[in-house]
Amino acid sequence: MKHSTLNILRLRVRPVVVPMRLPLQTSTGAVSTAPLVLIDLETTAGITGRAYLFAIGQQHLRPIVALLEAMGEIIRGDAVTPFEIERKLRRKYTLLGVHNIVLFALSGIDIAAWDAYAQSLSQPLCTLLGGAPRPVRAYNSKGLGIMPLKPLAREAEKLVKEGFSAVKLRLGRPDPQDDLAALRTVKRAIGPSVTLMCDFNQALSVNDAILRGRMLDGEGGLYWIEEPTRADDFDGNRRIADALDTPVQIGENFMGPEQMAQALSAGASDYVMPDAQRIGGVTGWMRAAALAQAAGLEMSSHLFPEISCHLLAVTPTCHWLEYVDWAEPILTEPLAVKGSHVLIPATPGTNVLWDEKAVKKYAA
Ligand code: SMN
Ligand code: MG
Repeated sequence: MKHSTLNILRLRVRPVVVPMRLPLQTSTGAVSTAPLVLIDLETTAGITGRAYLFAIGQQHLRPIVALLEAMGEIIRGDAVTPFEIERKLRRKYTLLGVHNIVLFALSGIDIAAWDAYAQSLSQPLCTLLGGAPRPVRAYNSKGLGIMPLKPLAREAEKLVKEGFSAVKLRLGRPDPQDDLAALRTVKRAIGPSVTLMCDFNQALSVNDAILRGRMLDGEGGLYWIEEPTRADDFDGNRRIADALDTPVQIGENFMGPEQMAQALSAGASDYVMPDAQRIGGVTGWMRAAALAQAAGLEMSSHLFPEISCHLLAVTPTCHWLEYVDWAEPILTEPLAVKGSHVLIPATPGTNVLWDEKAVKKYAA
C-alpha cells in the first residue's frame, strides 16, 4: 500500500465508563470504575487506528474529549506519520504546555496513528517496531488495595490462582504498623515464591518514606517500593532510593521523555515504569526506552497492557508488564495471559478492537 493514501479522515472520540471487576482503594482514593476515552483515527484507506485513554475520574472525561476533538481538527487530512503529527501538535500546544491531559490526548492520537500505520503494512505493532511478538512477563496488578486484612488475604490468593507469579500491594495507610500488617498478610497468603511489589501512590513525605521504607526493608523480600513520595520530587526520590535497600520504582507520572531524562539525571529511582498515555504514546515510549537503556535501568510499564506488551517487547531493559483487565469489557479480543506472561497478538496493528454493543451500553 502506498503510504500517501493513508491520510487522516477524522478522529472519532467517545467517552465510556466501564465497571471494574475488582475495585481498587489507593492512598489517593477509590478507583471503582474505569472512565475511558475511546479514539478512532479513521483514514482515507478505510483503515481505523484505535487507542484508549484512562481518564482516572469520570469528571475528567469531558475536557479530555474536548482536547482530542480540537486536535482532530488540527490534523484532519494529514498523513498518518506519527513523528510529523507529534511535531505539529507539540508546536500548536507549546504555549499551553505539553503536559498532563494535553499529553494524554497527544499520546492517544500517537498510539492510534501507529496502530493504523501497522495495520496498513499488515504487521503487529511490535513487528513493525523491529521486534518479535514474544511473551512478556507480567504481574497481576488488579486489586490488593487498601482494605481490611481478611478480604486482602482472600484477594491475594485469588490473584495468584489466576496464574501469575507476581502481584502488587497498595500501601500508604496512616499508621505504618497497619501497612506492615497488610504486607505480612499478603506475603503469608501468596507464599515465598511469588514476587511482591508495593505502591504508595505518592502518599509519604521524604522523611516518612525513609522511615517506612526501612521498616519494609526489615521484612525482606519486597521487590520494589513504588512512588513513595511526590512523583515530581526527583531529588526527594533519590534521597529515599539512597537510604533504602529495596529498589525504588517511579515513572507512571513522567510527563514525556523530557521529564524522564530529568528524573534519570537526578538518580531519582532504581527502576522506571513509564505510562503510555503520559510518556507520549508509542513515539514517546521508544525514546524513553533508549533513555532507560543508556542509564542501565530496568523499565516496566504502567497500565495499558494491550499497548505496553508491544512496547516492552522492543524495550532493551524490559522488566515487568503491569497487567490489569480494566478495558476488557469494551474489547472484543482481550489480551491472552499464559503463565504470568502476556501473549502479543499476531494480528496487524495493536489488536485493540471495540465491542460496539458494550461501548453503547457504557457510553458516558
Ligand atoms: C494506579 C494508577 C492509576 C490508577 C490506579 C492505580 C497505580 C498503579 O499507581 O501503579 O497501578
Ligand atoms: Mg503506581
